[in-house]
Amino acid sequence: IDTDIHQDTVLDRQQSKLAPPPMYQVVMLNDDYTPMEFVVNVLRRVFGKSEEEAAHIMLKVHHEGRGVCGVYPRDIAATRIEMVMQLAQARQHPLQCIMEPAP
Ligand code: TYC
Repeated sequence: IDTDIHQDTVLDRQQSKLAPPPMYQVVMLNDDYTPMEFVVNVLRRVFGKSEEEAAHIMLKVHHEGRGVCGVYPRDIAATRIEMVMQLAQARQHPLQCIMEPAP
């Protein structure tokens, strides 16, 4: 019985809400064409950033090539990337976002 209780605890830690989900960072990539103001608006609308935070992230991407927009469980990260892609494609901007496992 002790072994069963122990095994339940192991399974709970591995599989239930006791265990935090794997996290993924959404990374925005620079390009030469997407307007800076559009990127700032996307960061505000999709990632809930303030004007100041959004401008800071946009400039980091512009100067360094990439920047983290946020860190989320996999499905939430994927949905936000789809939202970015939809907004960008609607205006014919080549803006790209990727997700990668959070370090
Ligand atoms: N480099 C773009 C410009 O000069 C601005 C830009 C910033 C584009 C961030 C994409 O993820 C990006 N208009």
